[in-house]
Amino acid sequence: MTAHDDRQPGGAVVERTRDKAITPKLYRVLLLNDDYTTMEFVVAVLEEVFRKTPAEAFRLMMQVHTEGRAVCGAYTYEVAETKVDTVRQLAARGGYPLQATIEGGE
Ligand code: TYC
Repeated sequence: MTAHDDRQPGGAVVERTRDKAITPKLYRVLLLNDDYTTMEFVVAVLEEVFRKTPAEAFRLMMQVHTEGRAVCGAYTYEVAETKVDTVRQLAARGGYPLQATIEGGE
């Protein structure tokens, strides 16, 4: 890590900066399987909320269906929370018990 030399022509140092990259922690958002939410609804959620292509959305939906859960994406905490909240609202509006959860941040 190098401190930049911010000396002015007159010799005064006005400011020091560092080349330190800030890496935000990422939080995984998972969808959970249940017996009642339709496959079509889950595919639509994956396309609209998680911006997946139709093929990737179908693949992920099937992974949740067969394995019980799958990671749908990794985001900063605020974005992850908003995704979970949006899934809850859409599920409630559709009358489905679909659930999403957050893990990680380490
Ligand atoms: N298991 C559901 C069914 O058979 C489909 C499903 C997939 C539900 C993924 C939730 O996150 C889920 N209709």
